[in-house]
Amino acid sequence: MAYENLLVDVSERIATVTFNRPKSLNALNPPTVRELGTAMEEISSREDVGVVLLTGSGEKAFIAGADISEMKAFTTMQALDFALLGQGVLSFIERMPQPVIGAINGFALGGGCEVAMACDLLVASDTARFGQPEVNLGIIPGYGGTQRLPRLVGRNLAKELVLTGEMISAQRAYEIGLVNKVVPAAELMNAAREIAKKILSRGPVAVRTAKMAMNRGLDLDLGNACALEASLFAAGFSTADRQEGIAAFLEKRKPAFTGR
Ligand code: DAK
Repeated sequence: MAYENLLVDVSERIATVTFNRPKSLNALNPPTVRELGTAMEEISSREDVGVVLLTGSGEKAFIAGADISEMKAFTTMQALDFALLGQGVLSFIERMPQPVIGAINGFALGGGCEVAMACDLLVASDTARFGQPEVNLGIIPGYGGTQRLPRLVGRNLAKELVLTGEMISAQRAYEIGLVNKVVPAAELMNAAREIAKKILSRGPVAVRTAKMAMNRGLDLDLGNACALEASLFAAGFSTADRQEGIAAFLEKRKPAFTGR
């Protein structure tokens, strides 16, 4: 399917979704968020895709936030619709079966930082900058920034970012645990693909259920989260992947997983 504001490419079981509005630094307007939802839904049901990469076109930005020129005319109800639309898409990213890796190639601000935080892992170019600058515009984050950021980096660092609206470097984002890895800009996509390939070589059912256990478990108290883990752990014992993975280890060979 062709999109107006996204590029989607699938090769070697990796889907790459690129935000493609370079003139506005890939800012998010409602059509782009809707397209993201449609693209992710379509990808989620593809058996030939095991990992998704999200990145931005151009060298400057992943996503420079919500499209400020379009937000200008929002009514309260349109703002609510935009919030619910985006929050639904970001929850879907967290719940879709395939791991999603953000390859952050530049500014990830406001809604862009929020999209990044919904990914399972982040690799950033050394030129990337992160921030929640909404307070500069007299608004607050609307795509889960006030909730996911404290869960990721802790309450006080999150408050510093959200209340001052200041940007941080990729290196600082790494130091506070917001991103997994920082690489030179020219190596970004290869570094993200390397991680994707590593994940693709592991048991597909295990990867899928481990993502589910961690993302869903974070919304639960520890007792219920561990019960969820125990159920998914037990379910793993009914899979062909479990038989193959254990047999391959004992026979000292590489496993040939089927995702069954
Ligand atoms: N929206 C629209 N256009 C943008 C944009 C944005 N967010 N960011 C940049 N652009 C456009 C610029 O206007 C400029 O366009 P032209 O003048 O060339 O036509 C072009 O991109 C290049 O930008 P600059 O000339 O400014 O480039 P610089 O390198 O000088 O600066 C910058 C780059 C990223 C530091 C700067 O552009 C900047 O500060 N951009 C705005 C960052 C920002 O404040 N983003 C919005 C955060 S608020 C909601 C849900 C979520 C949200 C809101 C509501 N609801 C539920 C209702 C999310 C809100 C946000 O994301």
